[in-house]
Amino acid sequence: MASKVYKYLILGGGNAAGYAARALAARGLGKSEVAIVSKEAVAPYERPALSKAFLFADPPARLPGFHTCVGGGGDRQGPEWYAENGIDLILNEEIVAADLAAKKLSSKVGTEFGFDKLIIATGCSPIVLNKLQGADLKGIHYLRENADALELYEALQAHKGEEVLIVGGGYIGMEVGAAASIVGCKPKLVFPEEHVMPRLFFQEMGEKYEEFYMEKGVQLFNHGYLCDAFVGDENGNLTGIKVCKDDKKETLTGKLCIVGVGARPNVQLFRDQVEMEMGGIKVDGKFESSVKDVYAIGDIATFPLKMYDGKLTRMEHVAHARQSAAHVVDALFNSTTPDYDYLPYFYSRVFSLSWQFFGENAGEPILVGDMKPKMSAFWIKDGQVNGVFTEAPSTEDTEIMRAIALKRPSVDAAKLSTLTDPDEALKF
Ligand code: FAD
Ligand code: NAD
Ligand code: ISD
Repeated sequence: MASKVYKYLILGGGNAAGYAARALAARGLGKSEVAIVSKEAVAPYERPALSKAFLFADPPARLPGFHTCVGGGGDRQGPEWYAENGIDLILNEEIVAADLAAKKLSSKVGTEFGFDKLIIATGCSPIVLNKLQGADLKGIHYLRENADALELYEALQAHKGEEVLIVGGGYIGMEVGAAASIVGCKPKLVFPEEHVMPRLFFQEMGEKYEEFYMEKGVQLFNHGYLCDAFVGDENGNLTGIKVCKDDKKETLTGKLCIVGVGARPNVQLFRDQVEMEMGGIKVDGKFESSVKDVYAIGDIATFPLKMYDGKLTRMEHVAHARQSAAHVVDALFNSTTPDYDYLPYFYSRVFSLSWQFFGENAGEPILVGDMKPKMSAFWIKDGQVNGVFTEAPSTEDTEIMRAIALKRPSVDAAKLSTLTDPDEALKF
């Protein structure tokens, strides 16, 4: 018998959990009808801050400044907000076993939690290079949670003026690489692909960002460079990484290394109990899983993209964490809630740069303009604009891009590719 049975139990205390709590509180639930159980020590917060103002701003962003839901324009929900709203915020509590049929979760310290409805929001964990030689050396960092970011901040401060190794050329690699440079370290970015942000950018785009990084003094080791091993001294401290490219091997020196080679959904507890797809928990347009009364939101949800004919996807991005949280609560309280209709949206901020993307990056890519100060990119599929990107977008540009990605208008690709002004191109 579970020690406490909640009407709505949210597992995980990250971005999606904070927004789900907000939506549940807006329904005016009674005391202790809702709980969040999180292994983190702090109330839900806006995770994107950790690789940005947290690392380089002066003074750096710190909790309670960025608790949810400030990133989405809502109230800042510190621990007192949960108490005032009758929500049990159970922190430092890792769930290690789940029995969905018995509606029961068990924590590492032996506490049991029951539920009528379970909202799983366990997010992702970084992929760890633990098979590489030297993986246990001191000085190797991964970034996911507030506690990791605090350690990383201190490490960057301690290594100012020194070479810092960054493995991965995606979101973490680019954002932490920029932060490291801003605080006065000398970053070396190591990744195998042809260009940065290979998940989204095409070659010509990536090269513009690479030029900018190199102007800032960031060294790039890409086009086939793979991290082979970590090397250290007799005290167990990192002194560098071994990299190989083709048959050539070399050692890049550095006492601090940040690894950002992707993330994996935290769904291990539910294997063999619920239908999975694309590494996540498969849900319908209302975020209900194959098990009744069990819902999944945020990074771990594999959901149908209505605007792309129900194509299944998983989104590791904050806009979806926020919107899926609001949507699941809406659907729980309102049987006429329509299916989730998400427009894919990604963004990042590095150095003085800031970009946004809407839609799908499939199709023929066209780049308009130069990075300085602005550029736009379009992906054309079957004569229609399928995805649109702008570096340095204005508020108006954001709305234009959103409308383009939603409507997917027909376009003359040959004509678009002759344009040089991104403003003109966005209004084609
Ligand atoms: P999370 O926010 O990761 O929350 C999951 C929570 O579940 C955590 O509190 C975790 O500790 C807890 N948990 C997991 N397992 C258990 C367990 N067994 N028991 C108890 N608790 C558990 N996206 C953007 O769109 N833009 C950005 O600029 C951006 N920047 C980012 C920067 C960083 C450093 C990181 C790591 C991610 C960033 N993202 C960004 C991605 C975005 O933060 C995620 O998509 C979002 O946080 C997902 O929300 P979530 O609630 O699904 O997962
Ligand atoms: P990512 O998928 O964006 O990038 C991973 C990078 O690592 C890729 O460039 C890949 O080629 C490289 N890589 C893979 N294996 C490698 C290896 N052995 N050696 C060197 N490079 C290797 O993942 P991430 O940057 O680690 O981000 C982790 C999570 O955080 C993701 O969910 C991401 O969406 C999220 N995040 C998002 C933002 C944002 O949206 N602005 C910012 C930070 C983090
Ligand atoms: O979406 C975001 C983002 O990029 C951040 O830095 O949320 C955070 C907050 O804006 C921090 O307050």
